[in-house]
Amino acid sequence: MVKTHCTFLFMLLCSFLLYPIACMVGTAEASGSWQLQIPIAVEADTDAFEFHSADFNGDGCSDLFTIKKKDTGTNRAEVYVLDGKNRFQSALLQTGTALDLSNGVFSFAVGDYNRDGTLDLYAIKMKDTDSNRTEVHVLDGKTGFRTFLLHAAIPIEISYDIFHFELGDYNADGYPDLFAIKMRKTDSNHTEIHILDGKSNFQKFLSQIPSCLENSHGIFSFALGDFDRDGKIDIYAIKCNHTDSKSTEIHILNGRSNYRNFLLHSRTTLEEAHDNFAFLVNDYNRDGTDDLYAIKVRGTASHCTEVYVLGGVRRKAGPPVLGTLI
Ligand SMILES: [Ca+2]
Ligand SMILES: [Ca+2]
Ligand SMILES: [Ca+2]
Ligand SMILES: [Ca+2]
Repeated sequence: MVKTHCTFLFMLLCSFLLYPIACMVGTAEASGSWQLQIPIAVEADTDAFEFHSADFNGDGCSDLFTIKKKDTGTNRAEVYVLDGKNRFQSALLQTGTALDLSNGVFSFAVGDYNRDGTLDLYAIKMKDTDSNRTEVHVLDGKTGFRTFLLHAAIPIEISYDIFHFELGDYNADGYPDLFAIKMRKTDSNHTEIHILDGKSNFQKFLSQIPSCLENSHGIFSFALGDFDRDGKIDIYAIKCNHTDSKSTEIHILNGRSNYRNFLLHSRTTLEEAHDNFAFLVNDYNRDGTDDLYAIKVRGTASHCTEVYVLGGVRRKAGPPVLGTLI
């Protein structure tokens, strides 16, 4: 609790310190295709946080879920939700959870597991599990993440450093499915997309196929969206280093072809991200195009985490453009 209190003070302090910066950034927005570049009240230069984008309070604006998964004092995961309507400058929720972090390595996702209209927190245990497999634990949003809705071992081996996990409804049946993106150690030498059915509590595969992307571990970061708005979930592969353009690149795998071809290759004005940025996809400005969130977690001038949003730009025909085509 003491640690939570400290974090809260840090957030308060940041709000005061950052106010002038936020205003300055506001005027710079118009010059580029970045819709937003703003510090938020989350410490930088730590790997304690993980970020997700979802509409927490149902007002149509996507909010920022910040999950503290290390150094919480209580050894329990903590959740802060920053208000998208207020450019992530105020908290909608700040709470501890029932999830014990002391044994294992976790990745997180946000979705409505029990379809009661409240977002739940999925904790994917990738390592050090009793089952010796990857496990999915779901915390109930309705109880402020104090109770569990599911504990399940899934048919994927220990996944730490091999798989990247995202949540999305692949077969559009209303149950969020688990995208397990196998980045290395694949037979095909390509990144593989394994999708576990939410309706079967992640026991059955909906799809298991090699994609058109080469092995991606340590080079690409991933997010889900629907770039071309055809109702099929696309996979954003963000190339963070070893790029030809020497910038962070966006490569989008087409859901309609089961990730066997690309919808877009583009570069951005962002330097190679390495592990200084985390990436998310959502429609920040609600214009019907996917936007790319680049969250700067290291090396910021403000010493706080900073959120950059790159807007999708509509064209007369065809899908929108995100960044500059290559
Ligand atoms: Ca729920
Ligand atoms: Ca589904
Ligand atoms: Ca699509
Ligand atoms: Ca948009």
